[in-house]
Amino acid sequence: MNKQQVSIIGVPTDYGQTRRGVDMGPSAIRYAGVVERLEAIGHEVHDQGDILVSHKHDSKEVDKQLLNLEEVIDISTTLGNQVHEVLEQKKFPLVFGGDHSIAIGTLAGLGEHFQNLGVIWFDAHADLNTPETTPSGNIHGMPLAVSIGLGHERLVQIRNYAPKVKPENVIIIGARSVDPGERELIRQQGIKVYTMHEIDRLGMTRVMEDAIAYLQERKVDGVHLSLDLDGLDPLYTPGVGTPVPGGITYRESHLAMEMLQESGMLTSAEFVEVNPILDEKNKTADVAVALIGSLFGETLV
Ligand code: 6HN
Ligand code: MN
Ligand code: MN
Ligand code: MN
Repeated sequence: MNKQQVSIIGVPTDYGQTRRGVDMGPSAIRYAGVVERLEAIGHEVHDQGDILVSHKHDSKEVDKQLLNLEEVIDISTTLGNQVHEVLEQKKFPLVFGGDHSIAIGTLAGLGEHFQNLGVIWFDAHADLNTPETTPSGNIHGMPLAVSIGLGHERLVQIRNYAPKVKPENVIIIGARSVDPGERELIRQQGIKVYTMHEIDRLGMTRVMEDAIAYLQERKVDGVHLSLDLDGLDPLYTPGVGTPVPGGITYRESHLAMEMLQESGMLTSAEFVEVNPILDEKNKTADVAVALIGSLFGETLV
C-alpha cells in the first residue's frame, strides 16, 4: 500500500438542488470517522476544513432552468481554486459534498493538471442535463454536461478553460434514471455507460475490468472518481435526496473501490449527496467512509 498525502476539502452546499440537509454531508462524513480510517491505513491526512458557503438562500433573480446559479458559480470557483492548490502541493484531493453540483468545481480544479484525465461517474443518474433539457432546474443534474463543455457558459468556463474532461474519457457506472435529453447526449458524445443492466448481466468484476482497460487504452494520465451515494441501492444509502431503487449493492460497490485501488490509476475522488437529515443513524455517511477505506487500500485481512 502506497502511503499518500490526502487533502480533505468539505463543500457544505445544498444549492444544486432543493432538499435541505445535504449541506451537512461533510460533517456527517467526518463524524463517521473518515480521518481516523485513512490514518489507520497509513495515509497522511490534511483536513482543510470546509469551504465557506453562505446559507442565505435569498437569490433575487430566479432562473427556473438554473436554480441558484450565482451561488453555484461562487462555490465552484472557490472549490476549483482549492483543488488546484492541492494538486500543486502534490497531494491527493478528497472532496466531500454537498450535492453533486460540486463536481463542477472539483473538475475545474483538476482539468489543467492533466492532459488526458479519465472520470468515473458512479451514480444512479447521468447528470448530463443542460438548461434546455433539465426537468427540475437543479444544477446537481448538470455537472457532467458542464464538465464536458455543455451548458451555461459561466459554469462551463469556471477557471477559464473548457472542457474539463473529454466526453470519450468519461464512464458512468450504475445509471438507472436517465432523462430523454441525457440519453441523446450519451449517444451523441460517445460517453461510456454501464447501466444496472450491464452490472446485473456482466457482474461488477467484469464491469470494472472493462472500465479500467478502457481508460488504459485511452492512455489517461489520471482518474477522478465522482461517487454519488445514490449510485448504491437506497437499502444501503437511504440518506440521499434522489434515491432510485434497483441500485448497486454494498459489496459490489466495495469491489469497485478495491479494483480501482488495485489499478493504481486514481488521482482524486469526491463523495457527494450524503444528506444526514434523510438518513437513518448516519448509515449513508458510514457507507461513504467504508467505501473510502476500500478505495484507499484497506484490506479485509
Ligand atoms: N444527482 N435527472 C434529474 C434532474 O433533476 O436533472 C435528477 C438529477 C439527480 C442529480 O443525483 O446528482
Ligand atoms: Mn444551505
Ligand atoms: Mn444521483
Ligand atoms: Mn449525481
